Amino acid sequence: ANQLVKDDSSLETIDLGDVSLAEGPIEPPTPLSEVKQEPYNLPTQYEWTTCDLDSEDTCTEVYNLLKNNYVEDDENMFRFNYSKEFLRWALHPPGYFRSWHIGVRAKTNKKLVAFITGVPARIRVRDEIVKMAEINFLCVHKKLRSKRLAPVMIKEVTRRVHLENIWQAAYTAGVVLPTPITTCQYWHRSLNPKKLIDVGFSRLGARMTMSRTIKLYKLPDSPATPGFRKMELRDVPAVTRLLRNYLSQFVVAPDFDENDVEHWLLPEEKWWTTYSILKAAYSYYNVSTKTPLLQLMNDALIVAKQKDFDVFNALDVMQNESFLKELKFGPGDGQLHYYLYNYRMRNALKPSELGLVLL
Ligand code: MYA
Ligand code: JJ1
Repeated sequence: ANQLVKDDSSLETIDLGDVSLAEGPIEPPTPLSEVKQEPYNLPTQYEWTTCDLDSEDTCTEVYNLLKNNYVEDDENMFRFNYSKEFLRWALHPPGYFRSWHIGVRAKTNKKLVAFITGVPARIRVRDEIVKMAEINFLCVHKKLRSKRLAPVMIKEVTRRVHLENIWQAAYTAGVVLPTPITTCQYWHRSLNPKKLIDVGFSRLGARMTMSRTIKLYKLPDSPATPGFRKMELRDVPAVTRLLRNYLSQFVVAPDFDENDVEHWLLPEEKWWTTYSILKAAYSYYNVSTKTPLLQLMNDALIVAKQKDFDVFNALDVMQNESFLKELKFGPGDGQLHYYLYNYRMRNALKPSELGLVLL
């Protein structure tokens, strides 16, 4: 089963999981001349804007909209707080389209009230490489919720993606929509347990004291693996080979070339200048050949701790289950559902069959 945007702008389930249907695109592309040339209509008080993240002022507006209105946990205790540098990096990968960074403004005061983005990606599904848009940062201001702005924004980003002759998309959400290709569990590894407990991110376990908890999560001061170091520009060709080879075992994974690896994997620390009260490091793509993955990930925890992160988050994708429990990660209260737009999978995947991590 999969989904498409219907004319009444809601996401529709297309087939009912008929396992006999072939895997692949559901609706064929239409000629570009048949793609609607004008933007969809918004309620009259609002207007479309294309957001130039290179503009400091626009970037600040997007940053503030997301800081105050983006994704929260189920008890509304925490909200993602992506820095401006992080947003610029996330939205400017090789070949990005500015027209896919879509805002909505109130006509009266020009205030930015909603946002949605796409970036281009090549995603491999089994042995097919499919050009897709990765859709992210869908956000409607808290005061404008439940007015069905989101479906219009989804239709508009779909139209603009179609204008670039791209007909598929990948996205993740914390909510269940039709129809996930897989559902992943968040896991968290405490690095600064006292702070996490103080702010309500985690709780003191049964029969645990604070000092026993601190001791439980203690890490060595420095990594164990000889030669463990930060990736540099000169490593891009080798990392690309290593990663492409590793990702080839998963059913759904990005098809990264050297340009993509330079953009997505080369470390960039400037956006760690964080305003948030919690610094969370995220597991991205982990590949090990000689070094045991467990040891490599423990070294990653050590470095995250050295760099003053409070928690290290991971999903149960790829081979992550092989280290989560042993390295004292615990399951979080959140799940992440993965979706493809206009692409039918013949069955749902196990998280371990998924080789894709979105921001
Ligand atoms: S996931 C992150 C989403 N953002 C947040 O959770 C931030 C906080 N929440 C909000 O800002 C609002 O609540 C949002 C909804 C904006 C989420 N994905 O306007 P409404 C459906 C898709 O009255 P609001 C991310 O960024 C809902 O089922 N649909 O509601 C990936 C209902 O539809 P239906 C969602 O609460 C986004 C309709 O919206 C989501 O004011 C991928 C109600 O609209 C959601 N996360 O606004 C988007 N949440 O009646 C799809 C609710 O049908 C991309 N809804 O049940 C599809 C591919 C497009 C490109 C295709 C290219 C070929
Ligand atoms: O971060 C998350 N949960 C935390 C905080 C819970 C606060 C109360 N609701 C959590 N903490 C427990 C940590 C503990 C540490 C010691 C070991 C045991 C565990 O569980 C959750 C993920 O678990 N995050 C969210 O709910 C945020 C939304 C997730 C969906 C994201 C959608 C993104 C879409 C982008 O495209």
